[in-house]
Order: sequence, then C-alpha cells, then structure tokens
Amino acid sequence: MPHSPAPARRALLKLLAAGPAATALGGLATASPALASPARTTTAPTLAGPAAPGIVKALPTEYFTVRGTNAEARFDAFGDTGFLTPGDRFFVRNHTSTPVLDAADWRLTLWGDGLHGRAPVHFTYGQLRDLPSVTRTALIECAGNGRSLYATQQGEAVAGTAWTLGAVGAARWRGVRLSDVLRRAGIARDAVALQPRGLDDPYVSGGVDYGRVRRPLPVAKAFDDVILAYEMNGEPLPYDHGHPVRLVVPSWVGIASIKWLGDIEVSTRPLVSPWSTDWYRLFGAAHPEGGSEPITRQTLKSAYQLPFGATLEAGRAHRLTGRAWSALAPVRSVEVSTDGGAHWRHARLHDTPRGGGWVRWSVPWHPRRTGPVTLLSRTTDTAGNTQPERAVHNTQGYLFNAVVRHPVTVV
Ligand SMILES: Nc1nc2c(c(=O)[nH]1)N[C@H]1C(S)=C(S)[C@@H](COP(=O)(O)O)O[C@H]1N2
Ligand SMILES: [Mo]
Repeated sequence: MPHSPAPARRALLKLLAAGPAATALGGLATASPALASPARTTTAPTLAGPAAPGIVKALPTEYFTVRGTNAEARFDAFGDTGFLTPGDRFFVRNHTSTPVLDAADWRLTLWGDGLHGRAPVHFTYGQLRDLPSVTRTALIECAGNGRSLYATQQGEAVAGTAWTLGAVGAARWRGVRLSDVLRRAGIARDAVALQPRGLDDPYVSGGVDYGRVRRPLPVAKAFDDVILAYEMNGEPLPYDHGHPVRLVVPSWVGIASIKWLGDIEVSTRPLVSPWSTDWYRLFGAAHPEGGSEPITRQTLKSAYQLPFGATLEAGRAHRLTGRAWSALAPVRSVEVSTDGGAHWRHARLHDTPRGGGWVRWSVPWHPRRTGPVTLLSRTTDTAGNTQPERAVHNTQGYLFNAVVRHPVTVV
C-alpha cells in the first residue's frame, strides 16, 4: 500500500473502528439507502451569459452554447486555450442542476455486501485530502459528443442533447486513487461491481423519477486508474464540475465520471441503473436486440478550431489548427484534406501523443479559388484505429467517430 502520513492513517483507523455505529445510516440490505446530502445548501443562480438553468459559472456566448441544462464549449474557440481546458471554458453536462456543496460538511459513504464489515464506511473531505495524492491528465468527453453530426452529416435521427464537438475537455486532475479508498474501506475479495452516485437532485424525465445519477463501475476498472478528484488544473474542483469530489474515469464515456460524489455501493453481484440499461448502450439496427453491453471506452475524433461556415480569404496563407484524440491508444497521425477528400496530407503535431490526452495539430493552407470548400481531418492511433467515413448509427447517437465534414467559404 502506498505511503500515507501517520495522522491520516490514525484518523482512518479510528474511522474504520467506528464502522458499525454508522449503520444508523439506513442499513445495508436495502438496494439504495436513503442517503441525505447534508452538504447541500442551494443551487446558485447563473451569473452571466445566457440562462442555463442550474449552472453556476458564467457562460459567455463566445465560449459556450447552452443546450437545455448543459453548456457545450465552443470547439472553434479552443484555439486560444493550451493543452489543458481551463475550468471556466470546460463543458458542463448536468442531468439536473449544479448543487453548491460545502467540503466542510461533505462526506463519502461506501456501503454494500462487498465490504468486509458490511457496515458503511465514511470518509470526510479532510480524510481524503490526507491520503496520498495522485495527479493525472485526462479528457472528459460525453458519450454523445458529436451526436448532432449523425443527423447533419449522415441524415440519421438520434435522441439526446444535440452536441456538436465541444462536449470534451482536458484537465489535470488531482485526488486520491479509488483503489486506496476501497482498500481502506475493506473491500472484499469477491466484490465485482461498484455503483458511485452523485448528490445532485434525482433525475426526472417524462414523469419518471430515475433517482440520483449513478452508474455501475466494474471493480477491475476502479483498481486500474480511477481517481477521486478534488482539484482541477491546480484549483479546488469548481461547483459545476463536481465540487468537492468527483470521480475521474480515464478513457471512458463522461457519464462514468460521477460528479458531486456522495456514496459508492460495493457489491459482490453485478449492479445496474437506468444509466446502464436504458441509456449508454447502443440500440438500433446494427446492434444486438435489446442493445449492446453498456458502453465503456470513448472513441477517436479530430476537429478544426474553426467555426462551421467560417469565411477565409483567398490568395493568402492561413494556418488551420485543430485537435485529435483517441481513448483507444495514443494518436499516431492526423491527415487533412482541404478539397473535400480528394487529396490528403499530414498535419504537424504539436504535442507528444500519449494516452489520456489530445494532440494539437496545424496545417498551412493557401486557398487560391473562391467558393465553398469542405475541410476534413482524420486521425489514426497507434493501435491502428482510424476515423471511418461513416459512424455506425445508434438511436441515442453515442460514440460518433466519423471524419467530420467541415464547411467553410473562401472569399
Ligand atoms: N452527479 C452527476 N454526475 C455526472 C453527471 C450528472 O448529471 N450528475 N453527468 C455526467 C455526464 S453525462 C458527463 S458527460 C460528465 C460531464 O462532466 P462535466 O460537466 O464536468 O464536463 O459528468 C458526468 N457525471
Ligand atoms: Mo455525458
């Protein structure tokens, strides 16, 4: 087990010894104990920009497009950000609204038959901060990022938030390993599934209350690279991104990275939630009857940092820039076409490709003729995955991976 400062260890031993007292919380046998969220105060109003019900931070229109309860980052404006996406430029995907939680009275509860003592175990924010910390760069990308392109580019109907390409961001996350917390909580050898759950309001849609946002997470992934993050880019986690503590599940679809983490069920049996049965599976003609297995890994994409329909001047040199990323393996190359796909050339990569990040790229372009042009970009990763011409349709529009046809006009 990694080194841990002595005071923290003492505090945790005391905590673990106090385990049984915690059963006041509502018993273990219930599928879902009624966990209060004492840390909730209120949902703050939107400060500036267009109304996005329930988002705390400012959403200036030059940086965000509001879509219902969510805010998409404008990918075309990422050109003035570095490798990391600043917290105030990061997309927000909220099923309901951002709860404004106070770290001082927040605590995490682990419970379920997959714990040795079978009694819930709690960690305060201070106890988490006392554990050995890790820092890692990871993208968070919504499973539905690029969804609207199924319709606009492939003429296929899909349900869900009509994201273009800005439901993704890269950040440097600091926190504790989920594996450390699970070990200290006394996870049993035969535990197979976890179910982390948020403290935001239950999600109600079409008159159905689906309960709080939660999604099963296999123990194997939890022990691999998942962290409980309390910092984003060197600052305390912002309210909208899960303050005080969120899960960061690298390479997996954004829904796995539960924000405002309140509790984690630890189970010796597989778990389900509507986020693993009704949503986040692939449904449709190309998929098994009843849907695919729950989706886990994200896919690969590339995009220009340029508005759709941008105008560029003929007869002068331009520098086109973009980003490419793959959750499957490090990016190997990015090819671009400035003539609708007839000719391709390699873009210059400005970051060392590695897993868990993205790569900024650029290419010079000197258009001579005026008129409409379709720009394309296509990334290939070191595992040999390449963006296809068409993404395989699924009714909820997840995992769009096709080469994006980006219209511009040369004037
Ligand atoms: N508690 C909670 N966690 C959540 C969500 C949510 O609505 N509630 N949305 C999920 C989805 S669908 C995505 S894509 C990511 C988005 O993270 P971000 O808002 O920090 O960009 O958070 C995930 N975690
Ligand atoms: Mo998402």
